[in-house]
Amino acid sequence: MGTSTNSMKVLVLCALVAAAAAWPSFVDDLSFQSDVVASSTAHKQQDINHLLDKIYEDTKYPDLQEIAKNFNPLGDTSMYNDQGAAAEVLMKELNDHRLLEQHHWYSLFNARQREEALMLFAVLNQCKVWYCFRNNAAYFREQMNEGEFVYALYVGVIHSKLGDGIVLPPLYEITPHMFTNSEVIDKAYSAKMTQKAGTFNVSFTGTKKNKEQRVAYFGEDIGMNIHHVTWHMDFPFWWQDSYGYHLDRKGELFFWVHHQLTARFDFERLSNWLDPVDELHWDRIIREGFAPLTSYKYGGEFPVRPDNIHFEDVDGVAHVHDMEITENRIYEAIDHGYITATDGHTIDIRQPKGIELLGDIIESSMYSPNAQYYGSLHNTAHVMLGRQGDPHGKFNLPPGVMEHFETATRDPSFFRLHKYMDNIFKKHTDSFSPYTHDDLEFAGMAVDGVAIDGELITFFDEFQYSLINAVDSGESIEDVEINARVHRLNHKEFTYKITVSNSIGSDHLATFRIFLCPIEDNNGITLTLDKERWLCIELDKFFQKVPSGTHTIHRSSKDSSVTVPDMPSFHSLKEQADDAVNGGHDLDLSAYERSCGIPDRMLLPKSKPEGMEFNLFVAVTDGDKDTEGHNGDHDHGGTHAQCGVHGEAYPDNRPLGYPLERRIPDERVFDGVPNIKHVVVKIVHHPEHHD
Ligand SMILES: [Cu+2]
Repeated sequence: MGTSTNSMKVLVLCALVAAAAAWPSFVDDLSFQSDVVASSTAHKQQDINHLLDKIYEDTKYPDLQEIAKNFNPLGDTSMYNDQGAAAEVLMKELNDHRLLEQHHWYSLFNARQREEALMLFAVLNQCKVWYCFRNNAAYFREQMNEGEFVYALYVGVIHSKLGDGIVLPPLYEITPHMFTNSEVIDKAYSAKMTQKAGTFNVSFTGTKKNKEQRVAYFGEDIGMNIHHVTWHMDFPFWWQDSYGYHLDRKGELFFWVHHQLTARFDFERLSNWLDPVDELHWDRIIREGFAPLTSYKYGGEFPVRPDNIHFEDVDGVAHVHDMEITENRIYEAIDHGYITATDGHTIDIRQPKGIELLGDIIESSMYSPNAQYYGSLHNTAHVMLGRQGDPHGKFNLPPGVMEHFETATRDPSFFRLHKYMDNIFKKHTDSFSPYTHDDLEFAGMAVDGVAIDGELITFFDEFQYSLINAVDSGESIEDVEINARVHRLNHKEFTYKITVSNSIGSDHLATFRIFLCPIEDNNGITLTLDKERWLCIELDKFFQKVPSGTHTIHRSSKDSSVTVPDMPSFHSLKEQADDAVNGGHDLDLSAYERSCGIPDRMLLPKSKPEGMEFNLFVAVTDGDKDTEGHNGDHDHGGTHAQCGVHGEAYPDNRPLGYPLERRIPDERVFDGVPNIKHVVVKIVHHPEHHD
C-alpha cells in the first residue's frame, strides 16, 4: 500500500499536469465560473485525496501549495452563498491569532475547538462551486489545527451538495493513531527510520485476565469505529437547519443506532459466555477500568482509568450531582408525558414523534427544545467518563477515548453508558400501550415460511490497512510500505428465503423487517418475548413488491440496508481518482459513498464454535402505508435502516424498531398475526477459518 519514489514522482507529475490542464490560473483569474471543467467527480476525489494526504505535514502537492500561498478566501466573495460572511469570521480569528495551533490534539467535545472546526465547515458549506470549496480547504489546511481541519473537511463533504459522489477515505488510514495501538505505531516509526517495509499485527487491548477482552474485537473493530464516527458526522449534535436542510428523525435515529450498538454488544457477550452489559450509574462505582494503549499523534497517551472508581466531579465540565438532576428531569418528562420548552409551553411526547424529541434532549442536539433545562446528558457523560483519569486536571492529560466518536466504543464504559441511556428510552417506549392484533395485521398478506439458503457461519478474517500517514516524512527518508494487520469478525454470505402469500388480489408493496433475537440468556434461561424483543438486532429492512399468490422472496445478506461494504483503501481511492483524471474517464464509487452503517462483515454475531440458536424474526407490513409521502425509489441507497437517506426524509413511516419497540405483555397477540413469523436458526463460529 505504500508508494515508491518513482510512482510518487509520477503521481506528483500527473497531479501537476492534471492541475495545469483542468484548473484556471487562480492567481490572475478569480472568475471561479471557469471551474466547471474541473468539477468532475474524479477531480474532486483527487483533490480530497491530496488534501488528506499526510495531514500533519505541509502539503506536498504543488497545486495545493500554490493555493495555500496565494488564495485569498475573501478575494471574491461572490463564490459564497453568504457573500463571504462565514469566511470573514474565520479570517478574523486567523488574523487575530486565536485559532488552535497545529500539532495539538483536537476533540469535538472541546467547545472552542468545535467552534473553530465549525467555522471552517461553515465556509466550505457556503461555497457555490468546487473551486471555492477546494481552495478554502487547501488554504486553511495549512493554517488550522489538523484535527479541526479533517473534521471540517469530512462534515463539509458529507453535507455540502458539492461533496456528492466523493468517497471519504477511511479515517483509520488518515489519522491512524486514533485506531491503532501505540506498540504498532512505534513499529511503524522504526520501519520508516530503518527503511524496512513491514506489516504489524494489532492485538486487541488487554489480556485474558480481563473478561472484557473477550469482546474487545467488537468495540475495537475499525469498521465499527468508522460506523460510529460517521453516524455522528451524518447526524451531528451541533447541526442547525440553517446549514441547509433538516436531519429527519435525528433524535429517534440517535436512540435506534445506539440501542442497536448496545444490543449487538450484548449478542457478542452472549457469544462469549458473558452477562449482558450492566448500566452505568452516577452513584455507583465504575467497575470496568480501561487502558487504551493508544497515543495521540500530538498530545501524549490516551488516559487510563483504573477499575472500581467512584464518579468524580470534573472541573469545568459538570458535578456528578448535575448529571443526576439532568437525569431526573428527563425521567420526569417521560412520566409526565411531556417536555417543557424554553418558553414554558409543553410538548406532548406520548405520541409517535415523542421519541425523536426525547433523543434530541438526551443527546442533546441543537434540536433540543430546552437544552437549558434538560442539559446534555449524553454529551456531558462522554466527557465525564473521558476525564475520570484526571478529573481535576492535575496531570494535564489529554481527552480520554470517550471524548472522540472514533475511539469511544473501545472503552467498555461506552456500552455501560449507552445501556443506561437505552433504559431511559425504554421507560418512554414502555409508556405506550402495546400493539393490538389489528395494529399489527396486514390483511391479505401472510408469511408462510422463513428459511436460510446457505449456512450461518462466522469467522475472523485478516485485514491490512496502511500506516503511512502515521509516520512523518523527511526530505531524505523515503516512504516504505507500512501496514497494520487486524483480525475482524466476518461471516459467510447467505440468503433469506421468505415465502409470502398475497391474497389482496393485486401486487402490493411490502416492507420486510428482519431481526435476530436471542432465545436464552447467558444462564440458559428462556427469555419471554417481552424480554427478548428489546435485545433483538436489526438484520435488514427493505421494501419489495409482492405479486398476487404465493411467492418466495430471495434477499441476500449483502444487500442489507443495515450494513455497508468494506471501504476502498486510501491507496486505492488515490489510484482510481488518478487513473480517471489522467485517462479522462468517469469515476463511479457510488457503492462506497456512505460509510455510515454496520460493516457488512459484522451483520451476524460471532456465536460459539458449537453453534447457538437464535430466533429469526420476520414482520411483513404494508409498504404503501409505510412509504406514503416518499418517492417511489424503494432502495434508498441501501443504507437507510440506521443511517437514513442523505438529505431526505427517512423512508419508513413506522417507528424505528417496529413492531418490537413496544412492550409485549401477551405473546399470543404476535402469534396470532399471519404476517409475522419467527423461526429458529443456528449460527456457528469457525475459529480456525481465516479468510
Ligand atoms: Cu454515539
